[in-house]
Amino acid sequence: MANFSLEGKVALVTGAAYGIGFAMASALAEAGARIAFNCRDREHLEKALSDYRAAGIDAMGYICDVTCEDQVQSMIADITEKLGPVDILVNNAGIIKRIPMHEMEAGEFRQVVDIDLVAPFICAKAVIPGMMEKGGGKIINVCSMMSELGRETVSAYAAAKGGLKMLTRNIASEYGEYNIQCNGIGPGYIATPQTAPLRERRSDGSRHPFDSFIVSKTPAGRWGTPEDLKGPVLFLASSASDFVNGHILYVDGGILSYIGKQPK
Ligand code: NAP
Ligand code: GCO
Repeated sequence: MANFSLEGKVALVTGAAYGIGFAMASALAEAGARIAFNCRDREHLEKALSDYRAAGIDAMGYICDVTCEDQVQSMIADITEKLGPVDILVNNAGIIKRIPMHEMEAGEFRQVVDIDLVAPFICAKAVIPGMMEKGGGKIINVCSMMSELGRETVSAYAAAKGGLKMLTRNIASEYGEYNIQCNGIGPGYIATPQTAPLRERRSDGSRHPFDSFIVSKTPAGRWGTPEDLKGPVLFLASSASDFVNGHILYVDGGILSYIGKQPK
């Protein structure tokens, strides 16, 4: 029987103060992993530590901007000293900027790519030597439907998440021989602070058009929740997926498979 236990494992989930990252870190903790997480904002960190404690999780939290290699290296060194080498890295930290491309500043484009693509490279590069020495590890990159599809106003995000899909495949290719599996998780539309603007009620109380659009385009007929990511991340973090490498597991309620219902 496949083993989903993470007893004795050390997991780092980036950007896991709330949202999808918090849910995934909770799933890994429930399976026995020791959890480390980071974010940039001190208030987010303190609130998250309280939330993890309330969930019975003794998480270690760090203020660390994943785009800064020195901060990441220092965080990884501290985790290694206090908990041991990182066995599981979940590159979850990410932002989006919804701006029509012809109006987007190059600096805004670069900031999204920095956080959503360069930072997963920085974090993976920081943990791979320890994984190689230890005889293996798991790297899970949080991709997106926008790793496959585009839409208006998300050019930087789609470019970054498309690149993250290929970075995932390249890490899988380059480090598979060291028993390191690198896979992606591609959430569909998930109800978190990142997508809150797409779900805001209109002044008359009606649903945001994008909210209704996504529900109509999703066979499951609903937005996803962070909890929908818990099982998939546990699968990819555990030895149950030791022969899965370079795969992007879409957790999207079927939206990527669906052309949409014919309008009545
Ligand atoms: P979220 O609610 O906006 O949370 C983002 C997290 O990342 C926060 O904890 C934030 O904390 C942290 N973060 C942002 N920039 C950072 C940086 N430079 N360094 C360190 N931490 C940073 O986002 P989410 O919806 O949970 O999404 C999490 C991941 O899933 C992202 O990669 C996102 O692209 C991806 N995703 C989301 C959806 C969705 O529908 N929600 C779908 C597909 C993929 P601080 O601000 O305190 O740093
Ligand atoms: C958007 C959304 C999406 C989701 C997610 C879909 O503005 O289209 O934010 O990009 O966040 O990435 O998988």
